[in-house]
Amino acid sequence: LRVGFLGAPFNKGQRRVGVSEGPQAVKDTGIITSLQDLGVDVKDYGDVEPDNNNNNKPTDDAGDSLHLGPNGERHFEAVLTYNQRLSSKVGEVLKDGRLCVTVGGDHSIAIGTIHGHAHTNPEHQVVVLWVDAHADLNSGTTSPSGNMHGMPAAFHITNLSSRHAKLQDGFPQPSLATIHLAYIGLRDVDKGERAFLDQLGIVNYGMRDVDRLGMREVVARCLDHLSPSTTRPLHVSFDIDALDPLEAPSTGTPVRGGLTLREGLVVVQEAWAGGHMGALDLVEVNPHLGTPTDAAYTAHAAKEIIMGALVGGYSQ
Ligand code: DIR
Ligand code: MN
Ligand code: MN
Ligand code: MN
Repeated sequence: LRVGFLGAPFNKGQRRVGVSEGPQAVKDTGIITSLQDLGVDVKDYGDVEPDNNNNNKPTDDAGDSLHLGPNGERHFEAVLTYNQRLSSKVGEVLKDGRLCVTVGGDHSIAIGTIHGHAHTNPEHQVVVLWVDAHADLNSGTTSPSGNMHGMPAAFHITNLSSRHAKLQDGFPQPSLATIHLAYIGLRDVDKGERAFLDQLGIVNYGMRDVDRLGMREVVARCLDHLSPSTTRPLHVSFDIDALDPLEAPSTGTPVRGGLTLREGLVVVQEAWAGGHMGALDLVEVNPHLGTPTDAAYTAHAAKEIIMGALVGGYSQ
């Protein structure tokens, strides 16, 4: 197994300071060494740094520094500019023949990671498994917050992309039909997002479905629907807030009643067992939230999820 590690210390998709330190917190768990000890060929590509003029300072509520997008999206240009660069970097890792692991940063970075994955091999249809408490399917007009970490999925869906007006240089090009996306873990979905999910018929398993069916069945159904294969590489976009806050307290928008770490591991281990994962995102670890113990505990959960996705866990 050949893996490339990318850090995406970007925070302008939301308002809380500290999520840009997620990549370092996850690296501090020793994950790269742990993978190498298991015989994985890991190359660390370092961080894709935000630009100087879009510096990664705390987001500022004073109007003009927000550079609102056409529908009130906060830091619209900074988010898209960063993601355009991130997309190229993901493409570089994949062209090196490595599974690309991107550690965020907030979830707006999935604009770039999925774009990079989908457009590196355009003759192959990438399929996406989105594991999250949230659907991240807002557009500027449906978003209650203007925060772009609540929007990345919508940018990739061909039927929804017209709702994102004035994309710069045509970036990002959407790459997914509604059948190429499936959700697990939803429990905090906005009204407009629910309308999109229902109208477009996007497969989504919320916590009640997990309760009723059990996680093995939920993942099996999602993978069956997406049917990842050699010609349909799988992209897993894992928001750490899919896990219950008891398992992953240091994250910006925790929602109670979430997945246990074991359930999260079932998702990634089954995805791993399928053998067609091309890229993985692990986002929204914010080591500034909670106590230092909380931060380390959350980073450790992130490590477990990444290990589960890459090698099926530590001990087999
Ligand atoms: C909410 C929260 N749906 C929004 N989204 C979050 O602002 O769009 N996504 N937290 O991760
Ligand atoms: Mn700090
Ligand atoms: Mn998310
Ligand atoms: Mn979330």
